[in-house]
Amino acid sequence: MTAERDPALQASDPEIAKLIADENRREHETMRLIASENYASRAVMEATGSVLTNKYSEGYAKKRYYEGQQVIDQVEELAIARLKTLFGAEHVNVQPYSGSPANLAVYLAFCKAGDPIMGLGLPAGGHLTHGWAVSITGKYFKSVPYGVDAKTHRIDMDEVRKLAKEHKPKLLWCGTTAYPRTIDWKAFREVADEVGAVLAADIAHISGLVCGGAHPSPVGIADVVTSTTHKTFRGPRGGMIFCKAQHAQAIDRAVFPGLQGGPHNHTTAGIAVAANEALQPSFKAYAKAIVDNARSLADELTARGFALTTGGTDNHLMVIDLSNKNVSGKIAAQALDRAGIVLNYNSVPFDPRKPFDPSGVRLGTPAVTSRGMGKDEMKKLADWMDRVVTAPGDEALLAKVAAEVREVCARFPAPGLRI
Ligand code: DSN
Repeated sequence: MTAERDPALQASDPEIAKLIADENRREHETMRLIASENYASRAVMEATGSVLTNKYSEGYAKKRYYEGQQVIDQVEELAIARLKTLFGAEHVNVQPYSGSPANLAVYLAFCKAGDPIMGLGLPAGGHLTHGWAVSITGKYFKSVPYGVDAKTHRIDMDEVRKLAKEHKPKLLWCGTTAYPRTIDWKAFREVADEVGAVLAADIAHISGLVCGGAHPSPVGIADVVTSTTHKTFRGPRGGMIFCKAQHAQAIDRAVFPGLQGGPHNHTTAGIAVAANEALQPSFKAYAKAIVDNARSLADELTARGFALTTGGTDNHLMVIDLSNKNVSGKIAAQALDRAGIVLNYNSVPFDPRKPFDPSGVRLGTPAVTSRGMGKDEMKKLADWMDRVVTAPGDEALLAKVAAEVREVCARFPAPGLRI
């Protein structure tokens, strides 16, 4: 298939052409449940794979350090204008290379090395860049992680407030990578105001839900909001930062020249295309369908004895504690992968096991929803997962499930793939 459609690549580098074709097939034939992944549209990929990759443009529109920006300025301004409309933001920066650089820009804009900062701990569902010890954000700042309640597994705002009053963070992160519940942005705002902290919301996982109306928005509540662009937002791999006008200069300077050189203009164009797609009325229905599917899948899994942290989900993902199934997260994830169901092993709150071989798995519905799957397919997924997790070493069973998965996937062509 690649030979016909990418003749230059096929002629120049058949090895890479073949690997791309193989990945295309894998993405077509499997149930992709990694909560942070999706299918970008062909339009997004065409913009991203364009001549815009050839151009350097350090600086911002009309204030560049290189000439020849007649087109690039328009691309970046269009991306920003669309995102402002979509998220209701006062200021947008589309240059961060991805989510981690976007978050680092927030530190650089508001903190000095050694300042106290707070974020949700990694095992409780936070991101490395929210101050976890192995990240530069945990090494260069005095990080005080908050956790979740031992019984409910929900963020405990009383603990957040208590720690904030004790440690007076310069920066308070709210936002998650493995947390299945709605974030109460206003509750975080109150705590930030009580201690004089800058409030930063990381909506990398849920930015598509936020702009699609399926999760409340922190824009206008938090001082600054960061996101990747390739998860529920369904764009190319990249990053974006929204902030109040008063912080625009600090954020822009932190991204460039503080952390980065030239922006990836091809990515900026892909983000603009994704923003335009998200502005269409159908995107609201898509965002709602992601959450509906997650709820259906959570209910079906619960009915089969799976223990979901917090008891369910409000968003696009769920985390399953597999302790009661007598299988580790890693064994389960690897067996499921062989059966065509792709997710990641994940720590659960208060996990007694190590992160490299934890007790749980994380899964989400953005990608399968992009294929148009619904309630029936969520039920099938729960059935397959139950069969695989019960007998992760039964290779004949895994092969049978993989064949059933392929048969269902064939009926739901994914956006962007070549089939
Ligand atoms: N790797 C992303 C995720 O899977 O959530 C976060 O950076």
